[in-house]
Amino acid sequence: MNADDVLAVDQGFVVRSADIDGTMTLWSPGTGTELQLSRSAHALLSRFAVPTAPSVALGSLPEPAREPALRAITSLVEGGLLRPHGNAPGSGEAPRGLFGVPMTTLGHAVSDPGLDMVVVGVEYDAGASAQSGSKTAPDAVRRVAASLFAPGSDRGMWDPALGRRMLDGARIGDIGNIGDVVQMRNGPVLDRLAGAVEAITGSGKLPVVIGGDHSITHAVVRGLLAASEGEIGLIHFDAHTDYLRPARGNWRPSLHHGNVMSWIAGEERVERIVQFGIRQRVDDDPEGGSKTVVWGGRSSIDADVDELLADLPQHLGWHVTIDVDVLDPAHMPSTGTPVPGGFSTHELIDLVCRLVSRRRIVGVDIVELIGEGEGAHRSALAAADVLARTLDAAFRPSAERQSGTESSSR
Ligand SMILES: [Mn+2]
Repeated sequence: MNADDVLAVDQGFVVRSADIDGTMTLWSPGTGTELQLSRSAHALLSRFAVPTAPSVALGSLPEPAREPALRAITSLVEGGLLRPHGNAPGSGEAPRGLFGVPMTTLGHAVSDPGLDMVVVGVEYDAGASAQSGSKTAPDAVRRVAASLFAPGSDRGMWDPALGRRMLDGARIGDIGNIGDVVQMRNGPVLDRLAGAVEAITGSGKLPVVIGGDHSITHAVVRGLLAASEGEIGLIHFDAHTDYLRPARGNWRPSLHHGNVMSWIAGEERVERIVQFGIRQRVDDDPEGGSKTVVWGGRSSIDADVDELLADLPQHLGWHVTIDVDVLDPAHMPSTGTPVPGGFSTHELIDLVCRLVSRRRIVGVDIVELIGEGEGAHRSALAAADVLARTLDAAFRPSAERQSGTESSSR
């Protein structure tokens, strides 16, 4: 191992037992490997929650501590808890990011003037209530999304309907996944995600986040707000309002994927949340609230686009959050809380493109895909296609994004 090789935390382990002194026994259901992890080794490991090189991760340590820490990292690599960035275990393939773009690191991505968009995966599903598994989504989407791009090129397939290539001219970097070997609900992973989004937005690039369960959108919004001073709105596609129980006080003990929008609505500089595709509400949903507009079921498909755009004030920067359960289970079987009667993939793409291409987009996330199990492959394909077309509609070269000018060509 070279101190400059980028490493990431392997997600294939579960905690078998934990002692009061912080020692944990980890077990990999995939390989049968069992490992002891001391408290200090875990602290060291968590420095790689955002993929990074040992030379960077240890940069803040005093000089005498670096050599032993580097030896400890080597043993974490040997134990399989750290692996080369971008390589799925045993894949043996060259690291590839979303759509086959090169893998990079957060530090390189934010300082690279050649990038317009930066992709972050979030291996986190501790905020899910019913079925876990969305932490496997980022790599599932990456695996299938390469087929949307012309082989060996950084440009999307030619779309006969658009009369041009998808994402033509967009320069995309992928920093891999944020995750921890031990999932802690509302813990450090969400803070690292907020920090990454803040850094990406602060460098004038569009953050593109692949969840994870929907609770991660709270961290994304925190990052967006930290990076700028203006007000934002959310364009929210979902079967559910995600307003379960009004949110009060501290989000740490309480945030989950079913109440994430009530926490986001509590942010002062979130001015508007416009929800599309909603098919289930609970009694304590706020009646729209002053900030929230609900387009139920298929109403937004039947509505005139100008009517929809009237709910999206033009002065706001808009974050697009797509819960894949907005799609009908026939199109999206692999999600935790499916609800019949949703949009087809085509209807969703059509609606997303009509709205997103007409507004200034400051962030995009897609959440709640379960990347493994029955129906996962075609679900991941649908999610990847929706994501690619959302980004295509949102794309402005970063120079334009920074100066705030509207693109005239799209
Ligand atoms: Mn949701």
